[in-house]
Amino acid sequence: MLTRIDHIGIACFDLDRTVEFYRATYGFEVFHSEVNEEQGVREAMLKINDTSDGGASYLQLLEPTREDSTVAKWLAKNGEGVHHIAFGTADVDAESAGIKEKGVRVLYEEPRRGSMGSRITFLHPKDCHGVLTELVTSAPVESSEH
Ligand code: MC0
Repeated sequence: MLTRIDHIGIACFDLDRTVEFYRATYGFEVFHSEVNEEQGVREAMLKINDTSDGGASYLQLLEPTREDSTVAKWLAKNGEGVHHIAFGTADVDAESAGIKEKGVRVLYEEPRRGSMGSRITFLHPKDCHGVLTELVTSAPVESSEH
């Protein structure tokens, strides 16, 4: 079962400036930040609210760390904006297997490491009406390191 919007991923050219926009305009603060070398991103998670499944919803601001990353490629083509949506689930393995059976391409054979120690996979945007869609199972204890 998918039980929350875990995050909305927003691609940006300059993470620090974008974080400052969200702070100054809306009052959202950085809950967590990290570099994910595998995904080629530097990211900031801005917590919006807790959710009824015990998790939370975030905005995820993403700046590419290398030219060949998926986010750099997307920015070059589209400019800044919403890059993907992510649904939270207690069991990313079971969810992705079930969705694959429905004919949607799941991009990773095995879930990979996502933000804050989560396990993630992606669904192909061409099979999801143009929306790159991520599935997330949070780590049992969420880190709040900055
Ligand atoms: C590409 N396309 C998208 C899209 N990215 N459509 C909607 N939203 C996106 N974000 C479309 C392109 O416009 C193109 O359509 C077609 O998909 C093929 O794209 P491409 O530019 O030729 O690129 P590919 O095929 O090499 O790669 C696309 C693919 C890739 C979705 C497979 O971006 C991917 O593997 N993404 C998953 C990983 C990811 O995005 N990581 C960054 C976030 P046309 O019509 O022009 O053919 S990391 C993250 O979020 C982590 C840290 C976390 O949450 O914890």
